[in-house]
Formats: sequence, structure tokens, C-alpha cells
Amino acid sequence: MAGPPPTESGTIGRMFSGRRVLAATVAAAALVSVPGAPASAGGLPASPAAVATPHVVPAPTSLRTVPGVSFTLTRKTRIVARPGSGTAGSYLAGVLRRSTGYPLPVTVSGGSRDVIDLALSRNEKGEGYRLAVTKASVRLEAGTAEGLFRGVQTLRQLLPPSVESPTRKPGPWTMPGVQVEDSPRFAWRGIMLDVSRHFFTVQQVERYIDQAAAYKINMLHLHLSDDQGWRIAINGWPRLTTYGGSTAVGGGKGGYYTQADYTRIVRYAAERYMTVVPEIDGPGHTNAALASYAQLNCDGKAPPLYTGTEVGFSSWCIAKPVTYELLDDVLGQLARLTPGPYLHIGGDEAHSTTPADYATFIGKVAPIVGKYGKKVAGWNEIGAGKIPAGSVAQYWNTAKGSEDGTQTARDAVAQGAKVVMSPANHAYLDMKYDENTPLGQDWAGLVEVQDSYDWDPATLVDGVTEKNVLGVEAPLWSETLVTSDDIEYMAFPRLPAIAEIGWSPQAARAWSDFRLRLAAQGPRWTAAGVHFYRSPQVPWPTS
Ligand code: NGO
Repeated sequence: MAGPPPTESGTIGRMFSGRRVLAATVAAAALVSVPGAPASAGGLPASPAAVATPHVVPAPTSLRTVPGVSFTLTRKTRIVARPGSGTAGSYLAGVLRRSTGYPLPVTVSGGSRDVIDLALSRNEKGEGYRLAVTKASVRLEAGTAEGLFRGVQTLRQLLPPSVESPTRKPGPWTMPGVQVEDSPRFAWRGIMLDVSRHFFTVQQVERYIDQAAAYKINMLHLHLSDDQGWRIAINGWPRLTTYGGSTAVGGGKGGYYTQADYTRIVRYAAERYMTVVPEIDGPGHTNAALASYAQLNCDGKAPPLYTGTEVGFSSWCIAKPVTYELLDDVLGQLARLTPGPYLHIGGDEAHSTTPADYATFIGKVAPIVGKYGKKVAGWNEIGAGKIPAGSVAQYWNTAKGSEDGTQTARDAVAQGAKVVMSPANHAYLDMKYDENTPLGQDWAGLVEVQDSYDWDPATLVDGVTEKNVLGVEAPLWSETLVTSDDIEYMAFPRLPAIAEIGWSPQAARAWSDFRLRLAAQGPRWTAAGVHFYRSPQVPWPTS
């Protein structure tokens, strides 16, 4: 390899002993207070190469810079996407062509100079990848196409922020010489979007998918039904959407996905190696469906549509066979439309269902999910019912102090379930940042960026340890959110914090280091037109 041997560099070259990480963090703080600016603090000379120090989020397992080495994209650069590399090459070309204006042809083979070379390798597995930037080329290797796609997200962050612009910018397009080795801590790194309280179009969902994919998110949980709206067309039950989907919180016009729309979202996500998990909430949070069909109600009377924000007042009629006929159709159709292994059955806040009825309900619905070849996912409450081993319980209560949440999560684990961590006081993107945040709620407290970052999924709930945890997910509930700007303002910069918790080793994570790397994302979001919250906790670059 050309150039001097790799050295551990300030910000994210690390070995994962606690001491080592601390040293790296301190060095980072001294060297880079403003990302991209020449390092001069502490009397150190500015770097001779005008190439920004890499500030990658989520932090890779190891990143070493190679001093004096860099790679510059040119009009002649080619992207070589070798057989088996999936969408990684074309996705990268799509991002880079917009801002560079270069042709960047994608070919299946090619030379060794002026190329970005994506190849499968037996040395890597799963989502793991290895990235080497030298003077002549960029080489990305992974065991799977998915791994290459994750590596592409790291590669993007090595280029100047304006590379994220949707329109042509001047460059130069230079990356620092690096060697990266990386693989994720957790298999499930999710986002959830509530399309029920307010409806978001396919295009809005796609925009959020791309924004999340940049931080290596791999699960998209769609909250498709709630008291205020039913958002997925189900054959044989047209009123669920034509009536039950006709409004939203505050009385807006609502909306719904046809099955073709849903399939478009699933495909768009799959091209970004993101698995869709559809949620049909029950037995609570069911008013929109109950309003659509009188026969679903125990008293045979349909309640009115609901556009408020209270929770806990609705329940499926547990004793009526029609409830399960409906759910068989809904879950069967969703299973057919969803390539991913999970169907999410909700299960939260069933305050109008007796505990015995709740257990009956879970006992009837879980087998329907199994019958259609899928695994059960649900909010942690499902642990109170009988669920098959291999199910997923999503912990959403506030950390500590939630006896019920802790108990049901443990009950789920005792039945062989894994836990996805979404503690509301850390991971809920709909919580306000501070008392002045114009959007969001505060029932779980105010959640500033550091609150979203400083926790460990493996120690949050007593009795639920690392081996029980499948991953993390950042839910975005939409009672107060209407536009894509609203989504982005609540998700950025907290979503990257949750993404890093899901991806990076716990021992490698420190807030003092993360806030600097996060600051470097600001100009990227500005270039991309992402509307984000300029948290005072983060030293955003001023220019
Ligand atoms: C709770 C509730 C949702 C709300 C959300 C608002 C869960 C799992 N159920 O979380 O219906 O929208 O809080 O933050």
C-alpha cells in the first residue's frame, strides 16, 4: 500500500480498553473543536493536507487515518460494483453524481486506479465491512451486499459536507486516507414512524428512509393503525381506510396506503437493506377500526371517529369471532406483502381491556402471526400474554421506575423473546428537547441530545442483559407532527445518537467525542436540506 503505515488517529481510532478510548477522546477534543478547520488548538500545527479529519457517525469499530494520503474523486472516477454487490454501487453513484456532477459510471469490473471498488470478501460477514482509502483508489469489502451498503454510508462521510447537496457543487472531492474495520453491535437498529396520528405520504416515508439509512438504520417499523386512523388498505374491509383512514389528530384529512403504496415503501426500504415491520396495534388503540365496522364492537354500535390525543379508551371486542376474522385477513395480507420476518401486534396501553381478556387476545393473535410464517413483535406488555420463543418485545416505558414495563419485559425474556430497547425518556424522538421545543410531548421528560445518547441498552432494565437485547429503536410518534420538516426537526440530531448506540461498541462510546462527530453532521444536513435542531449541547461549526 502506498504511503506511510496507518496510525491511530485522534477522534475515532481506538482499541476499546476504557483508558484507550479516553485518551482518544481527549486528543479529539484538543485537535478538533471545529470539524474541517485546520487543527491548531493546543499549539499543534495545522495538518498540511487540507482534508478534514474524519468524523464518522456511528463510530466505526476501528478507524485509522493514513497521514499524508488522500483520494480525490475526478470526472474520470469509476465505481466498480463487483458481482453480488447489490445496490451499494448504484446508490453511491446516485448520491455522488448529484453534487459532483461527475458521470461516475458503475461497472462490474475495472482497473485499480481512480476507482471506488466494491467487492464481496469471505473475510467479512453480515453487515461488517472493511474500507481502505489510498491515493489510487477506494476499496470497500464486505461479506454481503448489505455490508457494502453500510460501508458506503461511512464512505460518504469521508467526503466534504457539500457532497450531500442535491445540486451541483464545486468540490474538490477529497477523502482522507483511512483504514476502517467495522461491524455492528446489534442486529436491530430501528426507526418507527407513526403514520396513524398524522399520515405521511410514500415520498415522505422514502425521504426519512434515506436519512436514516445514512446512519446504518436497518429496520423500519410503521405504526399503521391507531385510534385516529387506519392507514393500510385491506381487501374485504374497505371501510377501514375509506372511513377509518379519513381523518387524523386535529381533524385533518388523513390518508392511507394502498397495498401497491405499501409495496413501494417495502421495496424502497429493501433497496437500502432496511426491513419493514408493519404494526397493527391492538387490543387498545383500535378506535379507527371500531368506528369503521359496527360489528367489531361488543355492543354492535360504531363509535365516532376520534381526532384527539388521549390513549387507552378503545378495545377490540375480545369475545367476538369477527375480531379474529378481521385480524386473520389483516395479518395474512400484511404477511404476504412484507418480506421481513416480523409482524408487530402492538399490545401497548390496553387500559380498556381486562388483564384476562388481554391474555386471551395475545393467545389468539400470536398463533395467527405464526400461521402466516412470521414472528411476533409487540410492545413490552405482550410479555404478559403467551408468546412464542423468538418473539420481540419492544421496551418503551421510561427507564427505571417502571415496574410494569420491567416485569413484562422480563416475562417476555422468560418465554424466549428478545428485547428491542426504546425507552421513552431516551429513545422517543417525539419528546421535546427542552421546554421551548415547539413540537412534541413531554410525558416522559425532556430529552436533549445527551439524554438520547448516554445510556446502554444492556444495563437499562434489571434482568434484561446484553444477550437478551436484539437492538434499539427510535420511535417517532406523530400527534404533533405534520410535515417532513417536523419529522426531521425531532429526529435530527437524536436519531444519529440512537443509531450509534445500536451500531458502535459500548466501550467506544463517549459523549465528549460523539458531540464533536455529531457537530460535523450539521453541515451535511444543511447541504441536504434537512431541517434539524441546533442543540446547544453540540458545537456546530459556525461557517
Ligand atoms: C406511548 C403510546 C403512544 C403515544 C406515545 C407518545 C406507546 C408504546 N404507546 O408509547 O400511543 O403516541 O407514547 O409519546
